Amino acid sequence: MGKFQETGSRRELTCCKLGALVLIVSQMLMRITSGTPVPAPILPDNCTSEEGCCMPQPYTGKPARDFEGDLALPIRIRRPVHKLNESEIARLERGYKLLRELPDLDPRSLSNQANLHCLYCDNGIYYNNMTWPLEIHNHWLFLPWHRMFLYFHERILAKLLDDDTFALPYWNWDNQSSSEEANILPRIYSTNETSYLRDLNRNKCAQPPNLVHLNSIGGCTDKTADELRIENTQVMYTQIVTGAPTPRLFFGEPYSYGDSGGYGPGTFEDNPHGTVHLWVGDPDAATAFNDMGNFGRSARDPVFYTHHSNIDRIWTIWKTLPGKQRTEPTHADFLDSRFTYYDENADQVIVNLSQIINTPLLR
Ligand SMILES: *[C@@H]1O[C@H](CO)[C@@H](O)[C@H](O)[C@H]1NC(C)=O
Ligand SMILES: *[C@@H]1O[C@H](CO)[C@@H](O)[C@H](O)[C@H]1NC(C)=O
Ligand SMILES: *[C@@H]1O[C@H](CO)[C@@H](O)[C@H](O)[C@H]1NC(C)=O
Ligand SMILES: *[C@@H]1O[C@H](CO)[C@@H](O)[C@H](O)[C@H]1NC(C)=O
Ligand SMILES: *[C@@H]1O[C@H](CO)[C@@H](O)[C@H](O)[C@H]1NC(C)=O
Ligand SMILES: *[C@@H]1O[C@H](CO)[C@@H](O)[C@H](O)[C@H]1NC(C)=O
Ligand SMILES: [Cu+2]
Repeated sequence: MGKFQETGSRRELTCCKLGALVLIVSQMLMRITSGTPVPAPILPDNCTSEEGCCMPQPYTGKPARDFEGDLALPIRIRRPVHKLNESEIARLERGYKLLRELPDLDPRSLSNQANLHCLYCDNGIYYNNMTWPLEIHNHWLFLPWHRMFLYFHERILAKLLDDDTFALPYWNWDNQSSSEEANILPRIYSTNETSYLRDLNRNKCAQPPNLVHLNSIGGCTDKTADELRIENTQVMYTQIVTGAPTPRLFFGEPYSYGDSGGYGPGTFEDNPHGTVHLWVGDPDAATAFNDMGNFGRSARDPVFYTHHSNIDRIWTIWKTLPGKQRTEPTHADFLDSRFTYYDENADQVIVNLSQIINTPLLR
């Protein structure tokens, strides 16, 4: 349960004919119940997490409000993490220090943000009388749900820093150039022992200067740096360019209210998204692949947010690639899905998916 690893085993399944057939037949049987967009959960009332991921009792006590966006906010520009200058690094450190100092009862704390991610994916929300829990991985809601999760993470840090220009950096693991260190675990997140960006549950083979392995199944590899650069480039090309010319291939299979988990992730969610999670997680942890390789805990590691910042960036780049179909899905079950988050004031806010793909609104 709760492992990014699962997408890897599904990939193995679909590579043989029998597996593909089983998958197609089971999809035909399971999709009968679909047809309604996902409604916004009421937190914590609708929370049924058995792992302790439920949010603290309503913190401000205010009812959830609808998200409107704030066009007065400055446009935030996310920069590559390996190119941040001294003052940007200091600001990032201070932000995570303040975040880690928030009390456990505050829904904005780093552990409660991880809990929010956990309950959206680890059987945490069974709506009344539903057979299956809400799930935001392994289908087309994956990219938009995580973009908005990052939006509030960034806004919470901005509020703590009292600096609305604050932008998350992105971990540029897709760049295999040997002239700079883009494709290693970001040094500022890993090498400074007193840093607030560190996490102790990481793969010992994922430390700098080892290169990221975008085809990782977790743990270590015998491949040389040159082999990894070539393989990583191939992964990017097949997953983002040749393998994902349509919304369905890139975003993943449809998912509607009440569906049983995901019917299949997009190429991008599977790999490199899932493989980078697995590569960073510690294979020797008591629960293997903690923290980054475990759905319930991954967002406790600050590197989660710089990883997903790159996911967000590549989604935008994908839309600019040649081909007429590189757009978001247009089905109402996609556009009208609604999610509940906590904003920078710890108030609950409900966001329509159609707002999440409106990047000017998000500034
Ligand atoms: C660091 O980068 C910021 C832009 O993000 C810039 O405003 C600032 O002047 C830079 N500081 C230094 C010391 O280079
Ligand atoms: C969510 O919780 C609210 C408040 O307790 C309840 O009225 C509602 O029926 C629940 N909704 C679903 C879909 O489970
Ligand atoms: C759940 O099912 C029971 C029994 O069928 C029904 O009485 C109840 O109204 C249902 N609750 C909701 C929120 O749909
Ligand atoms: C990678 O970084 C190099 C060096 O800065 C740059 O020239 C190149 O355009 C980048 N490539 C990609 C794919 O971003
Ligand atoms: C390590 O992190 C601490 C805490 O944020 C910071 O004060 C210090 O400057 C960092 N040291 C280096 C060498 O970056
Ligand atoms: C969000 O969705 C709700 C329910 O479908 C709708 O009433 C509302 O107008 C939508 N808001 C925006 C800003 O699209
Ligand atoms: Cu996730």
